Amino acid sequence: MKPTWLFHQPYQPYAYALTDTRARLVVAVERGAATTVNVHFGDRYVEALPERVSMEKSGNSHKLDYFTADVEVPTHRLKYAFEVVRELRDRSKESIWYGENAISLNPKSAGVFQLAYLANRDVYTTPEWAKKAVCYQIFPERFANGNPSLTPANSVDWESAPTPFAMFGGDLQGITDHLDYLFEEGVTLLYLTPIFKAGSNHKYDTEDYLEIDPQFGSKEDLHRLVENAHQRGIRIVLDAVFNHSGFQFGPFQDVIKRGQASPYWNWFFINGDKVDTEHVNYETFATRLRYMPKLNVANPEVEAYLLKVARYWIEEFDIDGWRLDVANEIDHVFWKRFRNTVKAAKADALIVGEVWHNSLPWLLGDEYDSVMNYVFCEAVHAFFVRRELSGREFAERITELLFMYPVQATNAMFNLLGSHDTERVLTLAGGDVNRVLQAMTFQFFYPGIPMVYYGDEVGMEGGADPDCRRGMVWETGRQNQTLREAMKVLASLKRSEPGLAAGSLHVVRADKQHLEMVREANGASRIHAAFNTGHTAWKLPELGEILFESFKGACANGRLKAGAAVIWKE
Ligand code: ARE
Repeated sequence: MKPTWLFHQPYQPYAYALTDTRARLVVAVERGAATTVNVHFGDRYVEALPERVSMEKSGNSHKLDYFTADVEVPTHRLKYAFEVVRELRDRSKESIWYGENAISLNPKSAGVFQLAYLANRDVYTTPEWAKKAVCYQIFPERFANGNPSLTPANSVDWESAPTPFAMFGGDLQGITDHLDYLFEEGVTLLYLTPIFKAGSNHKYDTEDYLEIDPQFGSKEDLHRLVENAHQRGIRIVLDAVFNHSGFQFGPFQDVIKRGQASPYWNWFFINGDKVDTEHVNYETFATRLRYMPKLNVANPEVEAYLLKVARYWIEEFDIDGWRLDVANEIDHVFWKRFRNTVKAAKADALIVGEVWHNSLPWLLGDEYDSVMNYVFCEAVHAFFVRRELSGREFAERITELLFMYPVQATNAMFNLLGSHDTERVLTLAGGDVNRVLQAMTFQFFYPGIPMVYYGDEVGMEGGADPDCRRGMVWETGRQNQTLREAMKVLASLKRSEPGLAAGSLHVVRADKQHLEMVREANGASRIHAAFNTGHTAWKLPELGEILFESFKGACANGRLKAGAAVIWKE
């Protein structure tokens, strides 16, 4: 629990290395309580605190102001204390010192905090390319059918309403065939839900981790897809379903057949002396899902097997990373080994966990680079889509999110508006395209990787799973071209504007129905975004060069129209 008026801890996300000679320090102060905050610091073996920098007020939540500073530490050994300057009733100023021992008027009694040594190997590095990446999520069974000879005999018409078991016939060739489309949309990263051999349409019930599902194609098809994607500067991340296997997974079948005599008996968690598939006497994904037995990753054989799988698809197929299914139900020891394995195979591979909540324990530098940012998704929906929050409340939620993780993770986060597990954003918005355009503008403006769920860019609708998994709409006449165009422009800004790639983010103004934010990076132009969720036009400051309007004529006569969003460069 954060105390109400002053808070710091000498570890993430309040203190951490950016390089082996540079650290980021954050301190939270009760809102409005400090006029300035200075951080005094130096080498931990030097008597005094010789250096001082004034910290930047980087944002606020409802109760807290966040102050930030990056400090240089040539000797790698840092000690520091905060000097919080308060204005008293008589307008005089008072310095309060905050260190490890106390909050005190006396710097000696306050003591210091320490980052004892900024070791190179401990510095959290996420792939540099992630900062500018634009991700597109594909559910392969529903994206495109590029090879009808693979289509299952019982498959349904492409336009059918999805059911839990229906097959539509999408495959890897279908994705390869549409790489030019994706390139045009500005996509630089594809995330494919599982493609390995499995019985269901979603393939989260793996039968063989080392084979491509025959409905989707062959290893040759995957090679072709990766090669063609790479030629267009598009990377590919695959789904690692390591929490559980499928019912048909060889080792599980062996355990069913041979019971405790099976060499795989300890690969699973079975209560009893034989598998009872009717009563499901074994741990599974969720509750008693017969066809998804949970894997015992702490068993060294299972661990070795899964790490081999992780390596195999990188080394043999040159994939660019992994999205980790049910990532928060697998132990941290496994994920640390997983990171070492993956990064040894490809140093700039991306590791994205599926965690729906605060994910700090996995984002400290030794496990994931990123997570599927459902916390972001929820806040964006609440403000832009459901219109439940005021601009001020949203700004506070976003500020909390910015200070939730080390910046390296924030810059690599999968920021989504929906996925194969949620209702589609346009459906949640009751079909109101302008709300989706505002949400999308924010999605591309916020640091990290905007992740677009296939078809959202053409205005597809869909309720909860399985309805959110309809066949991709390819006829241009049935596509929403406004959304498509918007994504193209936003994606190209993400690539071309350094401020949008790596800049810090600040709230400029926020009130009930309005919001203005700015992103700035060293040596780059400041980029602003403004949003009007109200019913009347909103007067804006001098706009500079307009880079994007959520609809034509959104800005007129120095005002931003109701329901509009705009991005401009100072
Ligand atoms: C099927 C049915 C569903 C039904 C479900 C459970 O289609 O209608 O509700 O079974 O009986 C895959 C398939 C799903 C399938 C499921 C089970 O894609 O279609 O659902 O297997 O057979 C939690 C987990 C999170 C998980 C979501 C779905 O924490 O890891 O639930 N997401 C991944 C994948 C899924 C995949 C699986 C896991 C299993 O992305 O696609 O499902 O491999 C809160 C909670 C979250 C919770 C979230 C959503 O916010 O905090 O923990 O996520 O809601 O429920």
